[in-house]
Amino acid sequence: MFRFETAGESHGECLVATLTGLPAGIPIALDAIDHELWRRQQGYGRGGRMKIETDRASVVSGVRHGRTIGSPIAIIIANADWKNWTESLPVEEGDSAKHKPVSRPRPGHADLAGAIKYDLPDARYVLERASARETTARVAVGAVVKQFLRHFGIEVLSHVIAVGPSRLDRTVEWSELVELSRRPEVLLACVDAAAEQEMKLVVDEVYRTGDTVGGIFEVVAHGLPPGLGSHITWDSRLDGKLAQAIVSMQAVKGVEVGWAEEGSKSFGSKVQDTIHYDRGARRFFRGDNRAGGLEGGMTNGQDLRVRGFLKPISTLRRPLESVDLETREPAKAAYERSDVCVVPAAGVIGEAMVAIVLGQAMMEKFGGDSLAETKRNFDGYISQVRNF
Ligand code: EPS
Repeated sequence: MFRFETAGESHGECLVATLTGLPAGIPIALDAIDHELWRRQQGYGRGGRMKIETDRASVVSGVRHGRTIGSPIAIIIANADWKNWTESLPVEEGDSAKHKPVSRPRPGHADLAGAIKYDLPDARYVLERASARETTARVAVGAVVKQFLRHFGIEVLSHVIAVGPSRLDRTVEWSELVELSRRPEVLLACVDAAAEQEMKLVVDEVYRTGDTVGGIFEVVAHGLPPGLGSHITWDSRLDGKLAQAIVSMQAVKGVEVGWAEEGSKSFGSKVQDTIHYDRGARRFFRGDNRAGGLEGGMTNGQDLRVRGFLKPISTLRRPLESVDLETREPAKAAYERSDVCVVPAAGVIGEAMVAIVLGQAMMEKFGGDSLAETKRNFDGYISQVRNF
């Protein structure tokens, strides 16, 4: 039942999202959706497009009088840039002389594979949909799901761990992420000011050299109950669903749950999180959280920690070698205005994707057509867990 979908092209009229399967009765603050959209637009290294857009969500169905009503939620986000593209990307036939073909595919982008697959003469339509502009719709949906999760004490935030070779090498506490999320200005979304300045130098360098840079973001979900997801089948394991959600993001080439890379280089005795019991509080706790909050594909009640590895954006001011689709002659790849670093924005998109996966897992486990019903089911399970 719980599903979401997006539509829309980078320079088309708008982006569209639908979200189906949330219960009725969830209070929805529209400014909270717009705040997430604002967060996605921030970060040192963004390009000219972010100066054109001020993303705002227009909720056109599924929310009335400030609450969800159980029907599909539809959200539209207008592209301010559309006014500059009405003649080059018309819905009708239009004047072909006004089209803006992209005939020199960018290495690393969807351009070439997409043009071949869809049998298109150039990559224009491919990049229109492949563009990370689409993630605006994901973030709007994630912002709605976050408001649902909050009723169960679940919060999702992110931060930047690395920009290119510059990396923060320590565990970051939840309280630091809360503080970071309240900063009025987003530079590189790193909790450590000195590390953030180093990351900024890396971005300055790629600005200078006409290059781009990737990095690593971490999404943390706090306040989770144990038992979301399941070990019983390959496709009910939550780590698999999270991995798909994160790798589906533009420019993400890898995902890590907890200490994946470190763990692979270490030994069992150093990697597993020991189990302890607090008799006073009548609860189990762990010696550490290297598992990233997931064991056997289930949440274990610890913070969920998922990392996304971003390659550098493929649109380079100093373009790489490519081939002209028309002449088949060697040519420099196409260049259109672009970002040079998007790691903080990717963190915000990662939050949305994690929130959506968690929202789906919550609805799968607890069901309910009204928030009150879902809460009753949730509270019953939580008291079962307490009495285990
Ligand atoms: C983006 C909007 C796009 C790009 C970027 C993400 O706008 P434009 O193509 O008009 O500059 O800035 O997309 C890409 C990096 C890409 O390769 O397509 C956004 O809203 O995040």
